[in-house]
Amino acid sequence: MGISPLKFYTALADKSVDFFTGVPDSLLKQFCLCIDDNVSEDRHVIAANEGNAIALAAGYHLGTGKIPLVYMQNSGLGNAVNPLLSLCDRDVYSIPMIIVIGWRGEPGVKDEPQHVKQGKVQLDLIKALDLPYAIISKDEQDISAKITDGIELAVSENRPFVFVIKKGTFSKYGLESSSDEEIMMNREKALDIMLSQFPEDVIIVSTTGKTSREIFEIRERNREPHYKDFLTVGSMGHCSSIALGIAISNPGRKVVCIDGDGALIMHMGSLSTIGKLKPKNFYHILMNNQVHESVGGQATSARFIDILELVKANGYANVFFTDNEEGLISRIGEFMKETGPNFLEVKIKPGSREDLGRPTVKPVDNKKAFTKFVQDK
Ligand SMILES: Cc1ncc(C[n+]2csc(CCOP(=O)(O)OP(=O)(O)O)c2C)c(N)n1
Repeated sequence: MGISPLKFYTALADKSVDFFTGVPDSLLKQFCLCIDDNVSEDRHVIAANEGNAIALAAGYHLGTGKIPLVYMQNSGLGNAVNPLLSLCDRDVYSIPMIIVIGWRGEPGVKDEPQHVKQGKVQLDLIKALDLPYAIISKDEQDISAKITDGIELAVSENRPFVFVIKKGTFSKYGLESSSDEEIMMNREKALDIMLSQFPEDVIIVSTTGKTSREIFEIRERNREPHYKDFLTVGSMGHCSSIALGIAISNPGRKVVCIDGDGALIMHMGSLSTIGKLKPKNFYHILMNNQVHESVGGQATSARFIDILELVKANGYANVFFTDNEEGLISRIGEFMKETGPNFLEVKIKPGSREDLGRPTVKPVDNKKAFTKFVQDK
């Protein structure tokens, strides 16, 4: 059955927790939907990355004296470590908050390769950060009492308290967000078009989540090999930096980075590094659906950003835009021909196939074949 997200939320609200921020996670999807439904927009902020969320929550506490809540997938803990240790820690400013962490890769629970190590070291990491914690599963008998205990400890000791949430903890909330926009192609179709149009020896680095899963499936469907594609299965937000490293070390090869809006925003600073280095062989494509589609469709802040102005301001040479198939087909050639760094924003609608699979090639095997393709002259 699982814990009702509303019950979890109500237990927090009863203790005056009224500010929520974080980066979404599929294990926490139902909880996020519940917050969306019960909290005003300025009290539920989807942050660019988990470190920002901790700092934003800290600011809320400084501004109100209240206990804020931060949620994240455990892969985001790395982004949060600095503000946890150098801002919230009891040896520094001693800032209380509740942190809800989705436990991907829990030992004994089957999960994708990129989650296994993180899941294994999860509790040790929390202990090393000197954070008190409680583990919550769907079998939790008295969630209100657990939440009360956590909040009371955070308040009495002025420090963050963590709830580690096991897979399957939350029952369905019921409300599904849907897009009312009548636009655009879907991502898989757009990827299909692009992959068929790229020159033969193009190197591809794609972003975390369903974009890479779709690229993998398109290759399978077309009976094409996978060695041209580096599927950045973890390390959300870093695929453009990985692509940059490959581009500057292989100036004779064209490198395409296929990014997501959530990921690009998460580590937006990489745009400035790309703009500064100006690699002529760098081709950055943004699949912009304005949501974190891979983990449940929660909005990113992409809708508030003029992405093309942003990348121009960071020093990219040329920018392109399309929101339809004909436009994509006609622009992709020109985009790949112009000297880079070039940027193409592809506006797509949220959503993906229900039966979308996952890469069946292991990350280390992907790396081996990919590096051979990149390094063999
Ligand atoms: C540091 C980190 N935080 C959170 C996640 C969980 N996560 C995986 S994919 C994803 C959404 C990515 O959104 P976007 O880049 O917009 O691509 P889309 O899913 O819409 O294709 C999130 C939040 C993660 N893998 N790593």
